[in-house]
Amino acid sequence: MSTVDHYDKIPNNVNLQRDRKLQRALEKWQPNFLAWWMNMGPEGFQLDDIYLRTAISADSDGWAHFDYVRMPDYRWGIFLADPVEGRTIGFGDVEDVPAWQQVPGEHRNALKRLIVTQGDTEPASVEQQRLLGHTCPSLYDLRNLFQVNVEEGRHLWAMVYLLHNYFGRDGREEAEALLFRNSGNPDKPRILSAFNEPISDWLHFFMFTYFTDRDGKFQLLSLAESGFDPLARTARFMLTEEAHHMFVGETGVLRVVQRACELMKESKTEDVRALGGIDLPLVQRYLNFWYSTSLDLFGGEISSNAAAYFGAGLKGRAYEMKKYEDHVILEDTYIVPKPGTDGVVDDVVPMRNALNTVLRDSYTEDCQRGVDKWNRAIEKVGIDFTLTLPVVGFNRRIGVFADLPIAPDGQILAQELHDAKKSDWLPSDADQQYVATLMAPVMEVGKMANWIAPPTKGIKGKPIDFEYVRRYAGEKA
Ligand code: BYC
Ligand code: FE
Ligand code: FE
Repeated sequence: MSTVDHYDKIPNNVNLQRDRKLQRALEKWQPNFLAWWMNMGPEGFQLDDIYLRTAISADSDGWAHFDYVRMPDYRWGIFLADPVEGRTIGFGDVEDVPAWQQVPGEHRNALKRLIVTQGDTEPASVEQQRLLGHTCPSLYDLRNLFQVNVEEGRHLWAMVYLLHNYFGRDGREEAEALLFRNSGNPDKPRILSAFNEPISDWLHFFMFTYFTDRDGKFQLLSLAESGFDPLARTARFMLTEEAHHMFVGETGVLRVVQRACELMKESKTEDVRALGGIDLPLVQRYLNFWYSTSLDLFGGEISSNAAAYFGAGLKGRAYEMKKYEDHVILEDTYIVPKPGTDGVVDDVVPMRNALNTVLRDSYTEDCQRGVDKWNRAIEKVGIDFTLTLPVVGFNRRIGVFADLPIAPDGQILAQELHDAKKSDWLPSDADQQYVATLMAPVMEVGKMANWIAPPTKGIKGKPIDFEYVRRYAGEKA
């Protein structure tokens, strides 16, 4: 069992009190982080008491503590999953070599790049979501938004710890840069495209936490296999927090869908908008956008970077040790779809070069599970509508399908026809303007906006009408 350090400025289970130099470096970064949080984090609500869970250890049971806390007082800390005694690297050209406790010189740049890319997404998502509090559908949802936000802040801390502790001066500079780049900023954007897209309403938020946080899950699963043990251990603990983010997305979309169905039943028409709900075709367009945008996060289908990361033991497949027998994969091939002259064709690629596609395919399978649940809810009330994941070639910017005129059902169209159909497939300005009209804040205890069904249960055994956010009653500071 790991021991939690009571050195109080930065909660941690990495013996920070024994390393004065690292402590000082992190304490120097901390005020910059807080300044970033106040400027670029959730706008408003910083004086409110939010019912949040805080990580207090990395034990599989009892790692979290729930209580009211003001966000700026949240105890962001550094928690790594417990070390596995005698752990060896499980894959690539370094199979069975003892896992590295320090960064091997030859992999320094590649590892730094992976950690910086991962680290960049965490604050980016907080920036994308910073205005949503003002339009929350309930205090329950408001609390969930802030839970996600503070934990993404903690994930940033996790990567900053690795940069500070293992990458010297360059690492400290990269840690500063993680607070310098900003989502959507044309001069200093976030690294990956999905993290520069606006999340301007709650349906975007639920789709993002369902589809984009799930990319996080799969990237973290593959980093959890890394031969660089501190990265593997931090990724393992981050995954425990990630589950809630995807839960927020899955149940959020489900509740929107349920409410749409209720309104259709009530009015005996399909005109959900007349009753202030969000219609299912609009939900499908938001889904199309966030699924396709998140697929880009897996990189190119065929990637020598991915092959090199695997060979070097830096990044494995999801569930590398549990799911696969051959961890060297020099003989295997993988089928990668690519555009041909008459439609999509299969390409047979050496497995190591196809690892981005392998990971992406496990992601798609995982995405489908939630879509099936949403469809069961629709079917249960006897409504004839099915939500579907578009084909992998739809609306892509990265990889073999980038910028091709492919319809959600896989047809390759003439460019003009494709462009004319865009508003059938992706959220249009009119869609987003309509959703914006619904985004009026509901902040009375137990009340729910009209466009979304209530959740089936509250947080940590509390009722749905629990006061998840206690609004600050005093003068605004
Ligand atoms: N946008 O070999 P390729 C999360 C670049 S989400 C822009 O195909 P590779 C979270 C690439 O850099 C998880 N550029 O790709 C979720 C390369 O550039 P160079 C985040 C892109 O390297 C919600 C070139 O294209 N974690 O945690 O195999 C809320 C060819 O690249 C993109 C990670 O991503 C793109 N989408 O794979 C909060 C894990 N894709 O070398 C948090 C760490 C590719 O030609 N990152 N490029 O200059 C990685 O493992 C890899 O960097 C990627 C890319 C999988 C992202
Ligand atoms: Fe995260
Ligand atoms: Fe997340």
